[in-house]
Amino acid sequence: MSDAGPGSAPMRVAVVMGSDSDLATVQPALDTLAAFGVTARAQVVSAHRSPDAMLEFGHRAAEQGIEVIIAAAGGAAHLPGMLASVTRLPVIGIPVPATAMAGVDALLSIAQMPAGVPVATMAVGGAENAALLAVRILALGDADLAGRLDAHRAALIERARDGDRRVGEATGRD
Ligand code: RP5
Repeated sequence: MSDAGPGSAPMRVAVVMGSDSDLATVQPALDTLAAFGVTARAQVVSAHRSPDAMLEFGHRAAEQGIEVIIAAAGGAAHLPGMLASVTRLPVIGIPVPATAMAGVDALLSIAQMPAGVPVATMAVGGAENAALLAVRILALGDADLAGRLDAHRAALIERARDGDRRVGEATGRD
């Protein structure tokens, strides 16, 4: 888990989750942010178990220098929407498959925000894309990060080409 400690660069992304049971789902977001060299901090704030702490975190996030919030929750997942209601920062929601509904409950809870309070909703368990979207937002004002995103996209193109070559060989094409 990454954290901006004393003397280190300020934390740019906050990765919050409703329960420590969400960590396995969230971990790819932390790994991806670390791979891009983006400072991040993970913490648990629950909209229904610790609502005061959740609201305090949301109210203070911008003044602490946080630029993007990633919020993961399962079940009746109101954490991302509640945070978005008390901050101007972009909030990216990750629906966690935590119940018998396999994340569809969280997906709908996070995606179906009424007009006025947006939450960018990822696929169920879409932690890697949550981090990549956060990096894209940060890259708008960070040429170094933009260069790393371009390299990442180039690697994806190369991976697809490799896959096409393998399919060509396996099927006797060409
Ligand atoms: C949500 O309830 C959390 O985000 C988690 O996905 C789900 C279950 O939490 P635990 O009962 O495992 O703590 O608030």
